[in-house]
Amino acid sequence: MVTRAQEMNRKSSLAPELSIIVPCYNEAKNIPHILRRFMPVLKSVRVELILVNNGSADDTAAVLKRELSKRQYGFARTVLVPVNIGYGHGILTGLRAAKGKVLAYTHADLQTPPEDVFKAYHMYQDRQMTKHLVKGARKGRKPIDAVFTWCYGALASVVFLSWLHEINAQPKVFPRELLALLDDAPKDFSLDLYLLAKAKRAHYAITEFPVDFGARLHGASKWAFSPKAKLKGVARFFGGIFRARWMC
Ligand SMILES: Nc1nc2c(ncn2[C@@H]2O[C@H](COP(=O)(O)OP(=O)(O)OP(=O)(O)O)[C@@H](O)[C@H]2O)c(=O)[nH]1
Ligand SMILES: [Mg+2]
Repeated sequence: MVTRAQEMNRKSSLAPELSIIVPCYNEAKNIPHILRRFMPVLKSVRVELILVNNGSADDTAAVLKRELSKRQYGFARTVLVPVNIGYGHGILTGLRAAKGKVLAYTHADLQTPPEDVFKAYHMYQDRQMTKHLVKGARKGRKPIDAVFTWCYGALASVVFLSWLHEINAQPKVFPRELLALLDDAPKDFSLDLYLLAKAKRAHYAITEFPVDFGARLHGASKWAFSPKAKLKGVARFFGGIFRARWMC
């Protein structure tokens, strides 16, 4: 059933209050769940949901076409990146297409639930600050992953001379103005780090809140799909710290 808030989102010609970007890379099976899970949490917020097809090679395009033709998903649209050149590029493409005053992004694997984006948005609104970024901090992860994350944050903090923590945790919510600082942002996984570092340098307040981090709903991790790939990915992550510092 389509509620009043959802109907309002569908019909409204006003700019959305909040744009939520979900970069999708071969996430065909997760897309129907993303839409279904976002729908009931729209509540009274005027939202647009942008599902970025980030150069997927699976059925993502067909699934998006089918699902987005459904009337109840009028709050969502898609943006296509024809050829995949990285996670960061997908997010930036979605952010640049967004019309909201406040921008957010989260992952397509639903490891952090849609409700968290709204929780973060309300925290953002409550503090009524123009320079404010709200982000998740993952709980309940495997010890080895938590140790990796801690080391990544510690090295990034030393390199950037600023306390950076749970860098890749989602969701992230921030004002549109921050996008202007991302013109030269990296196109790979270091976008999360670059965004945080830029926000800190511009004296943004950072609010962190704990998020449950469950298992991916469908499919495999897009970077750590085998032990060898995970090792390579970890090396890329650490190398990305120095590249991001150079670009910042
Ligand atoms: N690796 C990768 N992911 C992308 C890209 N574009 C969008 N994504 C999305 O970004 C998210 C990355 O999530 P995962 O691959 O699960 O990685 P993660 O959540 O950081 O880490 P684990 O799930 O803990 O392995 C997924 O929702 C992907 O669909 C891309 O170009 N590369
Ligand atoms: Mg994941």
